Amino acid sequence: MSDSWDVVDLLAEIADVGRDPVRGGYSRHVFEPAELELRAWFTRRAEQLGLTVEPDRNGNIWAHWGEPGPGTVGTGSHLDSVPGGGAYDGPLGVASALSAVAGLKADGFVPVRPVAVIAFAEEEGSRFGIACLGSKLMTGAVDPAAIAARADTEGVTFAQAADAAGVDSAGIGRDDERLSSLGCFIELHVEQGRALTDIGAPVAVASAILAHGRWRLAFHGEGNHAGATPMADRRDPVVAASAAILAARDVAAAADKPGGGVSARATVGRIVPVPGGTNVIASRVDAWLDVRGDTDPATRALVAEISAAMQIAAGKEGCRTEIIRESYLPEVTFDPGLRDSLRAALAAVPEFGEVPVLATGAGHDAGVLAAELPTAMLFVRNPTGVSHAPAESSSDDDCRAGAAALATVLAALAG
Ligand code: HGY
Ligand code: MN
Ligand code: MN
Ligand code: MN
Repeated sequence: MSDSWDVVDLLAEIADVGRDPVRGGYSRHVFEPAELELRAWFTRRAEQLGLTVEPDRNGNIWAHWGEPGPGTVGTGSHLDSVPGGGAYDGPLGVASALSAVAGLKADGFVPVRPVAVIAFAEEEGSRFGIACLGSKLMTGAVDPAAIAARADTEGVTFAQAADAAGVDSAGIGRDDERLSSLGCFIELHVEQGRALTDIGAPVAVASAILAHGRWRLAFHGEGNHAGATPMADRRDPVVAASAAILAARDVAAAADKPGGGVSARATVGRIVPVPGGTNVIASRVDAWLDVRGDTDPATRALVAEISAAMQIAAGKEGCRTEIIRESYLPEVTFDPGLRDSLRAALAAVPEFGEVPVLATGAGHDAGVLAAELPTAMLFVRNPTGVSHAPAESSSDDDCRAGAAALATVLAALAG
């Protein structure tokens, strides 16, 4: 096992874990082999660093520096990915936390407050469909019984997958003990956007996260034969879904004005015709809608307008539409005091100076924890801004700058 704590070397160690030969990029989904391998890597490296590693009741992993106790300074992110995701979304935050702790230890820094490096489970929601599932279970934002029974596309429930991974599914749920132990939480994350590239700075702190939610859609039509059914006699739910998705795009595109400070985003990234035969007119189409907006009221209004437009568009194809909310988080405003203390600590380091403050359209575990305790985020420059895709990147120098910024911040908070 390498003894390098350079964040670039740490990421290189896991660069071949969970590569997706079909989609490109990485597919590392909770409790599946690739993600289990990353959990083992994280545990090995944290123990090598002298941290005490223990999984919590919800499948998140905590690596403690110092006796766990009140006022713990938490940091970390997630190890799982979207299907065909990039190498940085999640692992950069976990690797940077290990690198920052290693650097502080090497400098002889002794924390006054305990520090915990945390790897959260199922942040992307790629397997069980709810984002930030590990942190939402910990805060009680989701119902444990419903989550335990929730199945993936293979029909494996969260409970079965968790139990097979050694996490006792009977124990999932709000974790008051761990929540009360955290004095604050800082998540470092690759920027998902290109603001830092445009500004010309390596790191930023976060101000807010857009409100965002997921809705499950079902378009009901009439299954039939592709060759024997005249075009005029069809109620094709694939055509209905296509019209509805275009309608959703049109509503959001009309409202989304990044230059004018308005964010209104609608995405359908997953569509499943049922039964899915080439020579079959589908009877149903299942799809998943992701909508994001600046504020809770604006997003609710946006979703209402999108839903109406989708129902009308699908209705014109003779198909009925179901829209069921799967998850939703109002916008998050990060703790201004903590945000400003991060900026003050970084301002004292010539390499950083006055770091920019950015809002983000991406959700994060820090956004879930913000409801319970002071949280903050550090963003690391992503040259193209592309994320949730194999092209996601961050330069070695910027990764190292991010880890150094995190070490500076942890020293200020835990010192
Ligand atoms: O979907 C998101 O914004 C996050 O990457 N889970
Ligand atoms: Mn992500
Ligand atoms: Mn992420
Ligand atoms: Mn036939």
